[in-house]
Order: sequence, then C-alpha cells, then structure tokens
Amino acid sequence: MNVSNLVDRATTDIANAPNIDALEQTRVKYLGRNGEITQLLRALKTVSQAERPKVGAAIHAAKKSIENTLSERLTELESLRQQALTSEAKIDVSLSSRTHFRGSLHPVTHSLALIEDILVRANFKVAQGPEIEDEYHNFEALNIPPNHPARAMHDTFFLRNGMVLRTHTSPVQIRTMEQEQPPIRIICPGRVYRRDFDRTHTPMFHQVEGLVVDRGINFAHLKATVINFVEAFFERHVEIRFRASYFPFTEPSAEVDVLGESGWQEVMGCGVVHPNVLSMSGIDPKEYSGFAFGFGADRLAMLKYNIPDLRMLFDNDLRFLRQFG
Ligand code: 2U9
Repeated sequence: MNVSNLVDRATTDIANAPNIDALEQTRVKYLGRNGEITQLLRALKTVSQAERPKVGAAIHAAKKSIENTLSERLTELESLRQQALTSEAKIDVSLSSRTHFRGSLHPVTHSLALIEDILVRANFKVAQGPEIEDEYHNFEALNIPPNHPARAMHDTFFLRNGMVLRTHTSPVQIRTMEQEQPPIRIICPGRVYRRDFDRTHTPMFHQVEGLVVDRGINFAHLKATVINFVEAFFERHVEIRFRASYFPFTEPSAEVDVLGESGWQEVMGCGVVHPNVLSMSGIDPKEYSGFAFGFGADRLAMLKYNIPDLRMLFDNDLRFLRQFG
C-alpha cells in the first residue's frame, strides 16, 4: 500500500483539473464513497493489529493533504472563473447614454391645475358632478326650455336613454344650488361634450365655470373677479374688454376678450345669474343675486402657450407634448 504515491497522483490530478466540475470529479475519485482513500480506510481492518495504527495514521495524513490541495485549487479556479466573467462583460464607459425624457403634465392638465390653484386661493370651493346629465339639469334649469334656439347652439350628444352628455358644467352649479343656500362660491371644472370639430373646437373639452351667490352680488364683483383671474392666469398685465352678449342663464351677459398679438381674442363668457335660474333651484332672487362665468381650459391653454390648433392638444404627439416639460 503506497500512500505517498497516491498523494502524488492526487496532487497531479488536482493541479491538472481545468475547472470546478473536473475538480469535483477528482475529489470523488479519491475521497468519494468509492474513492481510493475511502477504500484504503475500509481495507484497514485487514491490516495486522501491530501495523494498523501506523498505516491508519498514514492514510489519514494523506486524506488531509489531498483535502488541503483540493481546497486550494478550488479557490484558484473560482478566482479564475471570476476573472473570466469580468473580462467577458466589457463595459464601454465612454459610450454615450440613451436619451430619455422626463414625463411632464399635459398642457391642459397643467392649465387646469393653475386655474384651480388661482381660484381656490380666491376662496372658491371645487364642485363636481356627472358627465351624463338629464335634460332638466343641462338645459331647463338654466332657463333653456325645449325648442329654445340656444339648445341647437349646444350641439348636444343625445344618449338613447334620453340623457345627454353635458354640454357645459353648469348643471353642477344647479345641483349645488338645489342642495345649499347662499353664500355659494364654487368652481366646476370638468369634461364637457359638443358635436363640433375644427381648429378651435373638439368634441370633448374642459370647462371651468364659476358661480357666486350671496346678498348684494352685482356686476362689479364679477368684473373684478374676472380681471384678477385672467391676469393671474396669463401671469402678466392683460388688456381686457367686456363685450355685451346674451346667454339664457345670465342677464346682463358679457363675453370677455383679451388683447393678443392678433387682436382681441374671446376668452370667456359671464353675467349676472338670471333670477329664473335662482328661483328654479330654490334660491329666492329677491333676497339673493349672483354672478357666473365660464370658459374652456383648453382654449385658455392654447392662448397662453400660443398653440395654433386646439386639436394638437388631443393628438398625443410626443414631439408636441415634450415641449411642455
Ligand atoms: C348657473 C348660472 C349661470 C355660466 C356661464 C358662460 C357665460 C359662457 C362659455 C364660454 C366658452 C362656454 O366653454 S364655452 O364654450 N360659457 O359663456 N358660462 S355665463 O353661467 C352660469 C352657470 C351656471 C347656475
């Protein structure tokens, strides 16, 4: 039984193992269940009593030695593998990075947030209501009876169940007046729908309407509110004119124009709430009066950012939208 020869062979095998898998096979060859060292240990019982301690010690020393050599080679092979992996994954730190864009608010979302911020700071509360309305709240309660020509002007989307897509957010104000007595000071932002599609009209747009009802409210309160709002929104001094107009739900009524680069631009409508509108919703017009205004937030965004075509706001063209980051 030549133990030292066995250790020499094991040492050579271990040194020649090219990788971790081969090394494991070498370990099994010598130390595994049927490995050479294991077999020697098993054969120990055939050795004479006198020789057994000496031979046993020699085999155990050989086993220890092979174990140490294996463990050293394993460390070596692992570090070689690590080196190979690192040099394979070549990272070129001089390569320029891919361009990526940070998201931003849609110009209409941004304008709506700005509008709400200005008016909430002016002590208006935000009120909301359904986009599918009955004709009473969308028309009749606003002093627009059936067959009134103003109904045709609204280009209404009618639903098969007799409801309509609201053509303005005014029904939200009606619902508020039905439930609350003055003082009322609300704005109603939201989506509205009209059958209309060209450079300055889209079938869905975002309206913001305001309503103030209290004792002694008059046109002067309306004027001050509108002027302060418009200048806060455009963030500059603005030439403003109030041009007499007509709406069924306000009397007197006016449209508001601002002076832009291409002359006067209409930005909103407004007026003193018609007494019929107050009384239909349960508010006594002899005790209270109110003013109201309404505008398209999309249209205001268009003017603020010099957008030539309202439809651009709904195309979702990233080349357009990225300009508002
Ligand atoms: C109640 C009473 C009165 C809201 C008003 C306007 C004038 C108006 C248009 C502007 C452009 C709609 O978006 S647009 O097409 N709006 O001109 N809106 S006064 O008056 C109300 C609303 C509710 C109870």
